[in-house]
Amino acid sequence: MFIFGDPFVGKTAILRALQGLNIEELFGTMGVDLCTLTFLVGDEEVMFNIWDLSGNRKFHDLNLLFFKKHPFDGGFLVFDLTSRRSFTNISYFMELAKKASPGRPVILLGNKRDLERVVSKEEALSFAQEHDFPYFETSAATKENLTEAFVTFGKILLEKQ
Ligand SMILES: Nc1nc2c(ncn2[C@@H]2O[C@H](COP(=O)(O)OP(=O)(O)O)[C@@H](O)[C@H]2O)c(=O)[nH]1
Ligand SMILES: [Mg+2]
Repeated sequence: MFIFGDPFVGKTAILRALQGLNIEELFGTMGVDLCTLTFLVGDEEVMFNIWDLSGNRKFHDLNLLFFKKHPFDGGFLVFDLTSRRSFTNISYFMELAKKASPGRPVILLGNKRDLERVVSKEEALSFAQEHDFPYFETSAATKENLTEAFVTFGKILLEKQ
């Protein structure tokens, strides 16, 4: 699966928080990182290989190439609830993901829920519903909804099998 979205929205922090690592002193992902996490989905242990892609437009061609080479099971599109721009830019990442993994499940995450938001829950939910994405508001700082998002994604994958 992929985790994708603007730089600084907290993609790497989400993965690090779930590994019990600290989320400070992150310097941005250059290119691509791979991370493996296991969750209990129902009574099955599901292992996720998560490609943490750089949201930097500089890497647009690399990301496209990468998407073409890897048959993704879908993934997370992440924006930052404190950044209007990161929410607007979700459309760009959505198009990329659609092209790369047509018909695959996507979950929308509004991250940094612990901070003061500028994107309302209503507008994020309305966008998510329009595109048929489940939506979670998360925080890498408090770990709110992180496990829930992965377990929901796992359930969708298992249902599809
Ligand atoms: N308060 C708060 N800070 C966060 C959260 N998620 C990420 N950050 C901070 O936001 C910055 C960017 O995070 P990072 O994971 O590198 O973003 P990425 O470019 O999407 O991988 C870092 O300084 C993180 O510590 C969150 O949920 N809450
Ligand atoms: Mg990163």
